[in-house]
Amino acid sequence: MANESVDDLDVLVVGAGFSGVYQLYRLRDLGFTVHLVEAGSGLGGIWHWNCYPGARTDTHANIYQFTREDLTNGWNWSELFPSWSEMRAYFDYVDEKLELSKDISFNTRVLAAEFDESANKWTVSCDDGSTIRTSFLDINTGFGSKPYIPDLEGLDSFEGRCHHTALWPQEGLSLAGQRVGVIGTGASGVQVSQEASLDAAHLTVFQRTPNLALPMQQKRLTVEDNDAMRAEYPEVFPARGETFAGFDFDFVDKNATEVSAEERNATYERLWQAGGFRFWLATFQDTLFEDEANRYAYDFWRDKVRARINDPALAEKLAPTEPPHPFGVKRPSLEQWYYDMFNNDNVSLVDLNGTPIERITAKGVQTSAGEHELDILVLATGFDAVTGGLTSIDIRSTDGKTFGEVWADGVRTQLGVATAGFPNLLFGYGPQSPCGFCNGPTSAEYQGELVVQTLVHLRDNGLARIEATTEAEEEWRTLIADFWDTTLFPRAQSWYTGVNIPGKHVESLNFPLGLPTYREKYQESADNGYAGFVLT
Ligand code: N01
Repeated sequence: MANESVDDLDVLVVGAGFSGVYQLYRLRDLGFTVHLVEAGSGLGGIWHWNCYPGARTDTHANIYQFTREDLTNGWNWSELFPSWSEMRAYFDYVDEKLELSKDISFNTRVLAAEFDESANKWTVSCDDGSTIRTSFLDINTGFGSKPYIPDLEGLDSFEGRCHHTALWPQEGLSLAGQRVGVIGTGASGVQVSQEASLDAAHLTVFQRTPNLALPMQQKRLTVEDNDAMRAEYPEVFPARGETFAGFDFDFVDKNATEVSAEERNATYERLWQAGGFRFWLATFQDTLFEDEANRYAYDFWRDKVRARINDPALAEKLAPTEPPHPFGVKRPSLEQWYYDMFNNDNVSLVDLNGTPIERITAKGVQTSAGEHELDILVLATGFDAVTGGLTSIDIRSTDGKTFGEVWADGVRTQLGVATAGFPNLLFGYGPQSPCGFCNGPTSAEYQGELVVQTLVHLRDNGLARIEATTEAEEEWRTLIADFWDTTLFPRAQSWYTGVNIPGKHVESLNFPLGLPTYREKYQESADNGYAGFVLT
């Protein structure tokens, strides 16, 4: 469709990650005229862009996929936590099975969109010069499509290779034999650092806040393992919609403060050995709410991690005696040999709190303690998360304002799918939805299906327009803010609140009451004729 102008779409989907792909095949199957536009050259969303060494899922494979039987029957996973390249192969497989590419314009970025009130249609402009007219705009740009590069003095002067993890060269870049520096210790920093530690001449990790990372407990999977997983899908898949974060496990119905020390530690040990996010999301229900409960979890984590680090001074930096913030309220990463690698001679840690970065030089990173010479500088510095995908497109409200302008003093949405002033525009895996607190593929299907059913309702009732009301937005916002304040989340500085981006309004960007409550609220609105929206 490149450079052609299209006039008659029912729905234009933006973004070919899990959410966008779900929208495409569901809407197409339901008879909508639908097309998808994707900035990258392939499917996969974050798995297209994040191809840095070591990138892999931190959700176990059985629930990190589409649940259609025609897809699960023909695909075997090779690892419990698949790598980015396996995720890409999976998306190729999905493409082949569902014949998606014929309805996708790749290498095409949506630049702008304007709503024509007289026709109730969006006119969408793309960077290849094409324009698309569509009744509905269905944006699925994900939570991490706008990389954040901090304003580090001298960054342009660096003479080596410098890449943000989410803008990694598609042709690959080997870290072997190189002097590698990694700024940032979030999930991306942990993963790329682990990989670099294997064969870089030297790896320097620049840490501002230690990551309270959890053991992945990675496994290779055989065909028999896959068959065993498949046998459980009929139970596992529907169970995801009933858990807080869309996983196949959930918080236990007990408080850490109310059980014996033996029971508490035995539970922690079991979750630790089982691996993945269980120590975070299958633990005592008071962990993310009560200081005392949280501190039990932190102390267990700290002692486990410190036992793996030989140098006590280094151990204090990576797993401090006192928590840098409550456990689990800043996204923990999954790790395999992250802590052990600091025992190797080719790995060093720079604590940016003690010795901050002064500037980037031609040769490397200059901190207050000296210069670290590097061949490759990796910026694992995160994203303008959750809202960045929407605010970076020049979409105009009926008053001529952008999302950035409308949300300057805080995000406003009804049910995390629509904003007043932007009729016929629905977004998935976006602001004030479970998003960052929900397994991506689970959200793609559960929240995605609610969006699909909304579009079906409009079509079946001959309705041409849907728009959120400002009253409903205010209620949604208050629900989120009030709940947020009962948790320990506000006590960490993280992308969960937007505080990582200079000037961004600080608030809960995600819906923090869990997927089941989200589904209930959405259904309640639908059952009441889409209360909180004006349909015409
Ligand atoms: O980004 P982040 P990420 N000077 O924002 C540091 C998902 N994900 O790309 O913590 C020095 O978490 C910053 O320091 P601090 C996952 O949901 C999943 O790693 O602000 N440092 C922090 O350490 C994840 O949560 C996978 O003190 C600076 C880091 O950069 C989300 O994406 C893999 C700095 C940014 O961490 C984001 O993860 C990767 C500066 N000026 C990502 N500015 C999977 O495993 C920032 N930092 C599936």
